[in-house]
Amino acid sequence: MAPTKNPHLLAWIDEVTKLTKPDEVMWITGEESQLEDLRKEGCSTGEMIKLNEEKLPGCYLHRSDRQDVARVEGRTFICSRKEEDAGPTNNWMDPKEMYDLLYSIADGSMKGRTMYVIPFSMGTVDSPFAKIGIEVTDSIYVVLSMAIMTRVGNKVLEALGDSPDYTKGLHCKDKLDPEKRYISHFPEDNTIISVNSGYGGNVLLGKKCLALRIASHLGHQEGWMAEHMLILGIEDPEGNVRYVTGAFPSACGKTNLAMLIPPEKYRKAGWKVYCVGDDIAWLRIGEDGRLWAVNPENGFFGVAPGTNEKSNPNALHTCMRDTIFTNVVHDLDTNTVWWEGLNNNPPKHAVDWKGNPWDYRKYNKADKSTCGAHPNSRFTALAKNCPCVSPEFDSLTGVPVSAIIFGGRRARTAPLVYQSFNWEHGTFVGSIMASETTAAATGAVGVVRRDPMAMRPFAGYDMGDYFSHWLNMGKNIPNPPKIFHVNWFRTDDKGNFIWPGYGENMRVLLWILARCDNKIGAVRTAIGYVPNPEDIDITGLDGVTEDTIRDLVSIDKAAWLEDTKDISSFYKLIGSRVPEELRRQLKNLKARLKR
Ligand code: GTP
Ligand code: SPV
Ligand code: MN
Repeated sequence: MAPTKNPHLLAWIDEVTKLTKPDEVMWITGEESQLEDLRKEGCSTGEMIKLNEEKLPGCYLHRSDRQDVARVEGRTFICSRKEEDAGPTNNWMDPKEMYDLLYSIADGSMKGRTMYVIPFSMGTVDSPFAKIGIEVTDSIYVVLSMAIMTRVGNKVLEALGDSPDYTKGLHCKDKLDPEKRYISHFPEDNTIISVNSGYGGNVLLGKKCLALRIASHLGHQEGWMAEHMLILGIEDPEGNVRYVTGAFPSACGKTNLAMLIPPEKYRKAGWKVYCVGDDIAWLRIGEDGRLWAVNPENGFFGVAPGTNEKSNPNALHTCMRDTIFTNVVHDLDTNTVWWEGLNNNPPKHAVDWKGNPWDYRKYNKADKSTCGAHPNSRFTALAKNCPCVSPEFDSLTGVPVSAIIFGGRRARTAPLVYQSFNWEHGTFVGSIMASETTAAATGAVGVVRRDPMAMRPFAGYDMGDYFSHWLNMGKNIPNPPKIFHVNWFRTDDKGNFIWPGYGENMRVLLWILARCDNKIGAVRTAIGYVPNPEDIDITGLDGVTEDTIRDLVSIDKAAWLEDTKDISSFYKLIGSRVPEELRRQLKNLKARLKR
């Protein structure tokens, strides 16, 4: 029986049941015993594999369909009533047409299956900023993943009461047919429908679909922001904690930065770093006139390859228990998991992400097809298991933000770090962000594309209107965060990363905080303020000299001028809704570069 009397919800569940025609309907209560039963069932059907309970307690391995391993931007739609409200960076279809198409796919698609109803909350239940969603799905993997990534169950229904104010999410695996895969959003109806996929960002509807695409639309209307940002706290030796957020595109280092471990020198001096969030931030103006951030998620859906004891020990420890691994290598000797970059000790007797026997001797770093783990293989782990999780993680009101950091993956042009002149210019800096594409979405990898504020795949409305929203927010924040841009990925002539990155990024964060406190000077350049090379602390860094820093923060004006051409065409693509202020910013940038 349904554990709610909410008439709106009951009517909708009734409608969906009649459409999808499952054999059974199960409401997810959030109780451990129910989840445990589902884990057992998932293992009995082969959907999941229980891993070594001693080495990886509570951990499971899942393999998605091999044609279904990443977000599918080409099949993701914003079905606003008017096409122009989705804007040129989103796919659009008329809502009525899309509903007809999706209902025809969903019709009877759960015959012989169980339909699970997952009440979930994005944000701490009872936080004034939380948003409630109901995801209906025929996938046990989705249920168990949602139970990690969000707060689920009866407590959410209690918080919802009889209100109609929730996001409707329908997910049908159907036949996992890539040709009939649609990830569709209906912002005006607060509704999401996802069909023919079983992979992460396409099906965990609280994440990208609700907490970014639908939420960005709501934030635009209600005066707040939903951003693709990590949130981290930095505690100084005196015990003051300051928070920064960072917007980097998919697989460009948010999880790594959010869980950073300061280099030994700083640890010894008493510096600490806390993770509040690794992927999504909801930002609001607080009563104190500052910008406040909450992380609406409850866990991490993190990139596995490259995660190791050196690059991100906190992430590694987080996924040593209660974790679902997707598309990694299965080590049959120990019944544990492995991925490229975990260690130099690949398993000898193993199965790859496709489910085939995997011969580690054939593994060749340069040839992705020989990888045992998919490049976008991931771990789904509880935030509370993270050794550096912030004490403010469950805070109802979030944390105050001192700095916003944009960042991309650029082999050239973008310097290690620079600061914008002010909020308007900072918005411009975010709007011209560019980054090399990664395996997080299907399609070519390593191609530079414009990805404003790391939100190109996630803004649920017109990109020009989104820029205007940023400008308007700035006008309404009495004490706004300072805005910066970083690039950990500059390479030398041989293609090696110049900056050591990872934990050493702390050195750049300290420059950022010092700038927020007006403690140090900087060099004013055409693109913004860059550090005086001696202001980035390099003590104890092997192979990095003051000259390295000078090189890393140097601005190649010719390359930037060349880049402005691409920015102009990108603005042209977005069209007439690009705010006048940003057009002026671009004109001024060109003028400064020509000087
Ligand atoms: P999504 O979860 O897809 O939104 O991505 P994310 O931004 O959280 O990405 P994540 O932190 O998982 O970054 C993954 C990739 O970036 C891996 O290949 C890492 O090795 C690489 N990476 C992260 N930080 C650094 C760094 O400081 N330097 C270098 N060179 N690589 C880094
Ligand atoms: C991303 O691609 O930015 C992710 C992973 O965080 S997914 O949830 O699959 O979108
Ligand atoms: Mn992401």
